[in-house]
Amino acid sequence: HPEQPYLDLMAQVLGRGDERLDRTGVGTRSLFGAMLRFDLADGAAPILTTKRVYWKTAVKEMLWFLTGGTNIQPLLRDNVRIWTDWPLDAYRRETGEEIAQEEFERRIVTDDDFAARWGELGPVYGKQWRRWLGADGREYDQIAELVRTLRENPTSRRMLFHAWNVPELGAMALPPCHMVYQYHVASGGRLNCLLYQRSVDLLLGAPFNFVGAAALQLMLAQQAGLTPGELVWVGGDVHLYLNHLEQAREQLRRPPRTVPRMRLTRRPDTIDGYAIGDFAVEGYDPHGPIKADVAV
Ligand code: UFP
Repeated sequence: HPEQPYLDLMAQVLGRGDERLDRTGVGTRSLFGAMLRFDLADGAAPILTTKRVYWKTAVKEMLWFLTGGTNIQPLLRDNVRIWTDWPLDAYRRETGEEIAQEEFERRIVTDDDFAARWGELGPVYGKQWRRWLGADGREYDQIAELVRTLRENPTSRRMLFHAWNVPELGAMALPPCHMVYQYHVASGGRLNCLLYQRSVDLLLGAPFNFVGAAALQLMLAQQAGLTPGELVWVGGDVHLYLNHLEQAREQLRRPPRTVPRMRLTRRPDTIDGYAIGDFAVEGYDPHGPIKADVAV
């Protein structure tokens, strides 16, 4: 089953991960260096079946990255709450106000000035992907350049985009985790992707990152007249938080189910034309969700 290597990796981290303290203070078990391969041919989607993955949230996040945005307001308007923790933390720290998450989110959604002041994440993914600021003062659109190269020069070995903008790291709410995406066009016009993720919350983060990368691969393939090939995922520090161990054990007891399919229902004119309604997932019959707290 294509999900088995993920489960094996989880078992390895659980069984022989190096136990240590981490930035969040929660502590992790950690292994360094891992690779997973998902074949996306015929619409096969890397959406885990051993727990329910909210794939629409991951796709919406990817679409938000593509807009070049770095404010959580459009995400919250789309009911995506995965980025709230960082601005909320900053707000509580700087104002000393014990605001509830729901109230904070409501103010971001309804008050544009409040959103502009408190909803910014700094120059995170979207900024770097679409508007990397060069030393020459120009903004570089790495995604547009990638689409152009996929179409015009598909044997290129330089088809990649990168979010690890060293001078801007300090201004980001979170330095990029999924930081380099490289592409490769195989004979027959199959588009392969290699994603390098430096830091991996294996229980909560990775399942989302697989879906986001696959959604992007579908869009890029469609825009370049290619078909999706393999998604090769490489993880650096692959970890389970110590408050996720029981959830990981529970997930490992569950046998994987039929692989779901993901496809695009429409072909927009450009990479900027996609919306969540253009993604259809079929045959997704997962085990129940597994609840766990995000380490901030
Ligand atoms: N993390 C992911 N995937 C993501 C993302 C974050 O797994 O897409 F944005 C996790 C990895 C790590 C934490 O547990 O968030 C980031 O912390 P650090 O910057 O210290 O690696």
